[in-house]
Amino acid sequence: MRFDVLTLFPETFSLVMKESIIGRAQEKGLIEVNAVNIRDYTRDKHRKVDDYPFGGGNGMVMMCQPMFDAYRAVTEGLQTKPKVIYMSPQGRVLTQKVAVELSKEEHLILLCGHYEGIDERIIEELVDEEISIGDYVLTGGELPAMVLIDCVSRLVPGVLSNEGSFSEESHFNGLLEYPQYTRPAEYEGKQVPEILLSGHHANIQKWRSARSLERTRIKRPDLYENHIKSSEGKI
Ligand code: 4HQ
Repeated sequence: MRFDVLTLFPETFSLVMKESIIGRAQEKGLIEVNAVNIRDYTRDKHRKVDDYPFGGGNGMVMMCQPMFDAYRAVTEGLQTKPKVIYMSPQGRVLTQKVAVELSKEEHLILLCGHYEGIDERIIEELVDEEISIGDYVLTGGELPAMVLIDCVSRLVPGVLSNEGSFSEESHFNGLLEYPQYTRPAEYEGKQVPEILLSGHHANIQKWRSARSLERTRIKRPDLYENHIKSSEGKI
């Protein structure tokens, strides 16, 4: 899977993209992350990327021309049109379900805005979907793009060494994960639940399912409600 990120701060991506799992996935050729500097596509001597908003108001707006030209450069000669996503608090909120959907794409182009945002004509002409990483405001789309790349990449087959591991984790089945313990079995008087040391796999599974339901009900009643509603009639 390929990600082209159009950004004013391409260097910020190297930290996340060289990190262990994503870094290894890139070395293995399973994913490719290419950060493109929008400023390289400016045409004036000041390398200007933004301008005052028409109609007045605060801040600056990213201009059409550098973004359109950067987009044209990364899509030149492609047979199939990649899906173009604009990272924006106005978008569909990124959830595990959305990540699973995006992980089936061959090629994504992520647009990162800064300042007050980008000229609306970029959204109208180039963007297929706006995605938000949550209902809060950031200074730029770079962190959201990194979050999206991280959570989508780990779903690409071969990226995680232990594929079965995601069927157990929080949000996979709409529930939170059960508690985990490792050695020692007793730490400063605190014991690991007895059942986990029993070797009785069926009972361990039952215990884990019960803990998973219980903590979802307590910590995330919204997820618990959805789970109960969607499993009604299935049992
Ligand atoms: N942004 N999820 C880009 C966000 C955001 C979010 C703020 C993105 C400002 C220009 N992006 N602009 N939340 O807060 O994706």
